[in-house]
Amino acid sequence: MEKYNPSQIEPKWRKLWAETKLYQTDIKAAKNPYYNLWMFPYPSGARMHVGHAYASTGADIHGRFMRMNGREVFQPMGFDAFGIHGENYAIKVGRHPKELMDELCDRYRDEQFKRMGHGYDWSHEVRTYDADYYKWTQWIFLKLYKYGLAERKKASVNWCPSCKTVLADEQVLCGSCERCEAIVESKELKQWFFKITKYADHLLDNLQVINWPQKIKVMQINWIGRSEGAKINFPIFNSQFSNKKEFIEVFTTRPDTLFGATFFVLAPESEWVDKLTTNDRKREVGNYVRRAKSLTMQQRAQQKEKTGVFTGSYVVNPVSGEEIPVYVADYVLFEYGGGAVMGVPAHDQRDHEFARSFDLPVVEVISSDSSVSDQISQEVYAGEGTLINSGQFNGMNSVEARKKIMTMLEEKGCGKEDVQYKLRDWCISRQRYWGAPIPIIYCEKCGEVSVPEGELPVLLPDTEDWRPTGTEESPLAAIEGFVNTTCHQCGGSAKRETDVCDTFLDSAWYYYAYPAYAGQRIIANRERITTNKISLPVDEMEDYPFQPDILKKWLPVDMYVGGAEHAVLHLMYTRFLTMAFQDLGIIGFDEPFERFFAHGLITKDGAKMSKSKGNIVNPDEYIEKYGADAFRTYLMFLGPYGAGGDFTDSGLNGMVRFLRRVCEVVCGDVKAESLSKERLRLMHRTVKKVTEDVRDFSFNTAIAALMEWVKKSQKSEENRSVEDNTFSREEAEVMLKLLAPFAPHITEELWQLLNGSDVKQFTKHRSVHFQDWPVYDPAFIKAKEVTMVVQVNGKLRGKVEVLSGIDEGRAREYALQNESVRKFMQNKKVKRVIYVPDKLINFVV
Ligand code: ANZ
Ligand code: ZN
Repeated sequence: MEKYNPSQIEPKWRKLWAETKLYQTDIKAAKNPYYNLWMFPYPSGARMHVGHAYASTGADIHGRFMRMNGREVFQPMGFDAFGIHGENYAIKVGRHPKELMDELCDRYRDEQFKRMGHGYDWSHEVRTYDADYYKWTQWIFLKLYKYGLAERKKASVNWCPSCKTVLADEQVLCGSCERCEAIVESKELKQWFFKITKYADHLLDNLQVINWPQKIKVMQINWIGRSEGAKINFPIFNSQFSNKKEFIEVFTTRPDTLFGATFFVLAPESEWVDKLTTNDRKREVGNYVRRAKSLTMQQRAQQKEKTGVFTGSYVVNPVSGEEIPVYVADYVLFEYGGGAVMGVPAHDQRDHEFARSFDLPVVEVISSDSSVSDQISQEVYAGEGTLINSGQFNGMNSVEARKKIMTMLEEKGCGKEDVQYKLRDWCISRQRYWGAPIPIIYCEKCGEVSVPEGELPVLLPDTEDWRPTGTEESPLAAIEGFVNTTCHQCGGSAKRETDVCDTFLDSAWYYYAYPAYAGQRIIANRERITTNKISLPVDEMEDYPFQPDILKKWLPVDMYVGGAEHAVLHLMYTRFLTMAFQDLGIIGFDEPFERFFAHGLITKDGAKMSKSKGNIVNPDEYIEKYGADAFRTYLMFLGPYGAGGDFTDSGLNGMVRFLRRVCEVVCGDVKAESLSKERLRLMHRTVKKVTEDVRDFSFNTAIAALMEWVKKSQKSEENRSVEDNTFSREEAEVMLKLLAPFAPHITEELWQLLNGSDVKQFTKHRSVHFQDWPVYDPAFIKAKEVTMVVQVNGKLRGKVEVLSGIDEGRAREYALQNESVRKFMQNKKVKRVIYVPDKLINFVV
């Protein structure tokens, strides 16, 4: 090859790959399927971003590696283009979201992703805003609704004043909106919820069987927040209640500290507050509650001092019999464990702070068993120990006491074991335009009625007034033609639900759609804004996403690659839906992704990329200037794929030089038939290293090993003839295969040159990307060097250093490399060879 010229080579190969459908997978015929999935992107800017390039390249390398390892890889792509992120961008640029998303998805795909030289199969592309896609999103809603897993209820929900919609708990980060960072308020609204809480234990238990990064599992465990403990009843001691046996329940993880409960606290929102506040305290309590309700959870949590107010009432500690005062305080959360706590100031930090502010008694009931002195400096001992000040339980270990106290409470009928979860139900309704309408109607006579499956999709009406209204209603509420409908049950007049589904519902099931979808049909439908309804029985429909034979072959997904930031959002929702699908009989497994790999993030000159800093890396420019191969390889060389790395402009030149050098060594006069043992060893070691590294997503070290190989073979120039400076055919083939996943274009070009192939006859089988991944010979890896004696007709003629364990063929080659041996062998015919491994070779001539 004359010169490394990516701008010529790359488009040529992409065109040929497309023409030969190189990366299209035969879903039905595949025998050894491997579903390699990358988290589909959402277009939220004019062009794709280097983060997309980075993430999609790593996933592509994995897919190519698996393909060369004999798997039939399905690697689809699509866009998560329905929902708030796209709509926010549409608002910003003043375009209708439909028109904008069509344009952006096309651009991302055709001008950007495709130029990366990826091996994604675009023939199964899905876009979540296509009516043919969201009819199934709606169908899923209906399924869950029928099964009692979707429910409309009044609840205090997170309201983002800037996005003008509710958010799920998972979409609130430290009190701020996950998208726009505005401080989230809380509002009492009627909303649709999916009952993910029913799956709390299932979600937890299965974490033990899936091959996911530990950090993601820990995030999910914490988010689900399972706490084992007890519910304990505290009888109300108050003249008002004296003849009724009323009590309040609290949740505690430490029933063993019950004797130390010296006060009682209610959340400001608790219905008990009103009942328990004595007349003389009404004003003060009223003021406190009003103030507390005006604060966000974030603001409440940030207060330095614990605040609160006495209600005037008392409850009775069920074991000590003591009357303890009831307070209202905003450190108690209404939505957890019943919204009340028993205050144990000696052993709970928050209770301790509260007791200090209000001068309440502190009774120590657990004594630390260890005499470590640093515990003295701690005011609150939260560990296990021996019970004191606890009546008949004194002297007992706290773990044992926990059980004993529980048994006693249960016998007396004033307590029971209990488990609480931090996980809340998933709020899925949004008061926005750009989403799948929730397929429910409200009838004057029949009440809440679900839209029949055959009527799906409930099409999102086209309108110019699609911007958020700022009220608690979606813009759809203003479209009369949409809102007014007839009841499917009684034929009377009815109104449609006007909220749309959370975008996280769209993205919670797309991996089921990919294999079932045949892209051409979808694209045709997209053109005419499809109105095709579900008319056949669903499971006979061509695009029914849950066809049993396809599920059986392709799902669960073998490998999922994506960002760790989705740990408790997308990655929890997908698991939940999959479990629900199994319970609904739609599928036969309960985890969507067997393996998950979390890639890192790219920074620019050490800083997070952002528009305001003006340090955004635009992939197009780099591809234009250096070619996709160099860009891909450079991105993967930045650091461990799981950790991310820092992008610097200067690094790309080095990568171009490396690829150019590969061209030189591979395209030299590849004559050397017998390789020296050092070179063989280097090759096998490189194969081992690259194989293991690519398998483990350690792409940067794999690239480093390839560079090292090239460098070393060039260095040895002085000691050998000129021909030796280039790779032998064997080395060249191995190099191209190992490099193919990283730099797919140049390796394809060189592979064809090496094989003298005619481009016109290019087929899958001739592509380097469909070759078998090289295997290394373990003998070269572990081998130590030994001295082999070379004899000719039983006489010592030389000694050579060889690797231990080599076979006779190699041993002969090495022996014949020795000058003096060659002299004695000249013009002689070898009759017989006697080979004693690691010791001797004797040529009988
Ligand atoms: C008495 C006690 C003594 C507690 C002690 C802890 C230590 P997790 O692990 O988060 O489940 N609690 C219960 N409901 C609460 C609410 N609505 N708002 C704020 N705090 C609440 O913690 C459970 C513990 O948090 C419970 O156990 C309770 O305090 C408190 F030495 O009860 B504990
Ligand atoms: Zn009706």
